[in-house]
Amino acid sequence: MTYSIPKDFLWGGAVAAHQLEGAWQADGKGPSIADVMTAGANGIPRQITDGVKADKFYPNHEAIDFYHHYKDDIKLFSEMGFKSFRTSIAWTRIFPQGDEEQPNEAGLRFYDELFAECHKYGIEPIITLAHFEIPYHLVKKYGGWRDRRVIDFFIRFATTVFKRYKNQVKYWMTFNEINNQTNYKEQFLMATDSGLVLEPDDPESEALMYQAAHYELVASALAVKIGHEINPEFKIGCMLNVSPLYPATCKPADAFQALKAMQRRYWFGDVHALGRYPRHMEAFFKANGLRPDITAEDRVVLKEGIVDYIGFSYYNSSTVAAQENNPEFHFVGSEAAQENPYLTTSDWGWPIDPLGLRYSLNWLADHYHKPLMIVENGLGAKDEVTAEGKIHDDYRISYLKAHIQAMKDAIEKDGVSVIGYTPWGCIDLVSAGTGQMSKRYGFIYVDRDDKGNGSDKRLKKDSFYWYQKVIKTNGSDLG
Ligand code: P53
Repeated sequence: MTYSIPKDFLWGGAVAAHQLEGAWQADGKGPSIADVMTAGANGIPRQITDGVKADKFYPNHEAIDFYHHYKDDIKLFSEMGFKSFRTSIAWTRIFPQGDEEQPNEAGLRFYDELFAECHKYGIEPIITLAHFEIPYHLVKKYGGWRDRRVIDFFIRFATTVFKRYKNQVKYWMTFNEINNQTNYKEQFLMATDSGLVLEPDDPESEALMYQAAHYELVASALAVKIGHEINPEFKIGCMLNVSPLYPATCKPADAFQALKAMQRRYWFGDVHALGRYPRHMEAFFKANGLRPDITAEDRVVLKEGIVDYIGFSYYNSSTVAAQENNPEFHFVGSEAAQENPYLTTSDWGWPIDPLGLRYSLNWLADHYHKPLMIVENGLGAKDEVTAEGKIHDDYRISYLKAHIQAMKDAIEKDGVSVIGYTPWGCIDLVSAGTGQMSKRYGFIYVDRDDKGNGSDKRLKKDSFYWYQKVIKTNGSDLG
């Protein structure tokens, strides 16, 4: 047992298929939920249209055209020294509608080539199966994950790619930020997580969310089990968005609200990592007349499909106060949210809290006793290109530096086991929340704007050289 960053630590970067690949109809790809989402802006939510409308702009259709640039982009990642690259497989490249019997060979071939390109530079692919994407046909015909049959379609997809990439991919994750849908008043999150396209005030949304989440958790556990049968060397993890909930004051009711909010948001981790629902959720279902279809057989599957590691994203902490009108703690997020006067925020209003990352690492280690991988972290910010074509993104460097330091503290001082760090959007891409290009996370700048105009030229930011040094020194020189 060492209390330092391991030698084989998976330094790298993270992206998701729909946010960078583009080529939304290339080589037989079908439309996914991401292909019917318009662009929003800071504070203006994206819209989900009923099919693709000719007069609307859908930023994911072209994204940054990684589909045709991946060789050059991976070369740039290798120049930074990446040991890993987290991306997702677009389900609709493999099963364009979602419910067909046979996969699309051209889609499979794209990922053969992408993974081969990674291995050429010694970069380990880390693959999310469902990153905010479900075939649009499954949304229309089955209502997304509310329908148990979607488990079978997902398992067919997972089995196909596990077999095909058996020797190319070792690290997998099942569902991206599966717990984000607990904020079921946000239509965008419900649609992307579960393919539930609902009105924000739909009285059924809470019950539907718990049902869809359960089917996803069963699908995840089955995938873990099947994956291990296909290749016992596979490491298959879950993926949670972790934003620890702090009490707004030391008033006991605020502290208790924060505790309850943690339970409502992170029980997914118990199911994934402990193979069972926590008692507080069973009690919550009972007390509130929620009766999700959870069979005895499902409970066996959950036990048999415990994840190997916990992947999580960390951007910020959250702060909550007691809500008098919510005695049973139906926590959905925004209405209990408070400003934290001790923290500054990003241009998009996300609090900046490096200590919250150390807190999250400790919390996850205490609850689940599994290796942890930080599969997203970063600062979405506006960048300016100088006349010389430089991007001086010192704000991004200082955010990442403070967070890597917090991770080091967790490893060295708290004894937490962390196996990798893949900051989000290592190359600029389409924001999931807003659909903007101008909310940039990358070490590599991409010349494309919020309307889809630009040359797609790639430029190295100052953070590119900074991160190169961090990786080269295995995190000892944070500059
Ligand atoms: P954007 C909400 C809260 C936390 C993480 O987000 C989230 C979201 C969705 O907006 O998403 C994750 O692009 C997600 C990525 C996403 C990234 O965080 O809204 O896994 O797909 O791009 C950053 O700034």
